[in-house]
Amino acid sequence: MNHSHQKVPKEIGLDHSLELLKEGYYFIMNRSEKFDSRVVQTRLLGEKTYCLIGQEAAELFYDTDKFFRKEAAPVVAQKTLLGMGGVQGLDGDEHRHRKAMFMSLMTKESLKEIQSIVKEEWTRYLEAHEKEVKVFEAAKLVLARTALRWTGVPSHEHDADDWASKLSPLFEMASKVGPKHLKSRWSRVQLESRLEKLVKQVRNRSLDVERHRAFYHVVWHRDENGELLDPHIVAVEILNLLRPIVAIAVYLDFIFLAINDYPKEAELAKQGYDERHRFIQEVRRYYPFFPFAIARVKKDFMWKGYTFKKNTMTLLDLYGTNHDPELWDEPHQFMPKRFEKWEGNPFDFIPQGGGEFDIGHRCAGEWLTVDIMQVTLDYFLNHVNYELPKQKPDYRMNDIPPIPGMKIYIKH
Ligand code: HEM
Ligand code: MYR
Repeated sequence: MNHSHQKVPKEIGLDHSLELLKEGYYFIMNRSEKFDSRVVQTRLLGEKTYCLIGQEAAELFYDTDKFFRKEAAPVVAQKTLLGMGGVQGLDGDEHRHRKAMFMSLMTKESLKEIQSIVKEEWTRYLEAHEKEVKVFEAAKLVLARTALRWTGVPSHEHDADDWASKLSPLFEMASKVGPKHLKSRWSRVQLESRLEKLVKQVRNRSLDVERHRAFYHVVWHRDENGELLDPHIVAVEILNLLRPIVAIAVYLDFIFLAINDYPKEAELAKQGYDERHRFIQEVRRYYPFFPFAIARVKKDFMWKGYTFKKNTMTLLDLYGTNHDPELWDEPHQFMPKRFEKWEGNPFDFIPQGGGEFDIGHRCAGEWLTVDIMQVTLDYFLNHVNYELPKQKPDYRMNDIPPIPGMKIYIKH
């Protein structure tokens, strides 16, 4: 290998944001193949950007000596998906402290509880609805109800629709342009202001909320200096729980697509927890969802002979790493069985980010996501009488995130 100073292979041109919209989840893979390199330089949203792909690149990306997160994500993502001032944009001690708050919510008991809530909500939903169920629409509502109950955010039974309709644009429309993008921003403005009011009411004791739940916990959380969080930050962090729980609807839709397209694998998944777990892992590996994680170079450094320049925006390709032929046999085949042998490396299978939960920025909700997928799959495969009508579901690799739009018929 050549370890002399080299420039990162660079795609010429003023800006490639339009190609990102066109190529979607293939954007980084395409460039990596073209330049035969695990790191390439391009320009996105008017900024010089490095794109990384693969296990070694993921190890590099999660090295906190080399990359930071403060204001790393583009403003368009902060105003929609992420919010401003939340855990995703923190570094060092401040990040560790805030992340510990999130991880403390993910106890065995609380994960057990959310599984029983989601099962109850599915049952309630199916009892109240007619034969045809659109999985994504149903799941968003079921998950919004689940998220509100589990976090203890005060809401009424009949508000769930409204919460769902404002939470989903945060992830469904963040990457869109035009009116949809504005809808995503406006939803965030409305939700943050609604939550801020609730935070203030809890703090001045005019509103009582359940003490063992996430909302209470975050409202009274003290930062590393012993200070309460600003009410706006509380709102952002509560949305960092509510939004992604509703976003699991995308994975549930993909579960039914996989059942439809791979009936033999689905039959196997009926057998037990482990079979279902492998099915779910493969759903998270195979289908595209969160395209890439975003950070910035902390200080100039060298990697494999390439010079990385301070402050440069850097994307780690999550989809591409999950389909890297160096890591996965026949990466474009749906094969749950492959997870029999997977050794649990934190950098090769990274649908929800890589590295460590506590020190790094790996998704705080990964266990919760897998648990909700597990109970839902078990519930539908083993406890609900339904059929998949003939349908030609499809999704596009440049729709971020893609939504296959599965339908099922319930036999009551
Ligand atoms: C971070 C994906 C569900 C809470 C992340 C990251 C990804 C991700 C890619 C960023 C990793 C990085 O920056 O390096 C997903 C996907 C989900 C999901 C695909 C499926 C729906 C959840 C759930 C929760 C959650 C259910 C909470 C209940 C978080 C939080 C962070 C995060 C708090 C920030 C962690 C940090 O910056 O330290 N997620 N996530 N996510 N996720 Fe998730
Ligand atoms: C979450 O809500 O945190 C979990 C899943 C969200 C996936 C959303 C994918 C859309 C990313 C849009 C980024 C916009 C960057 C310009």
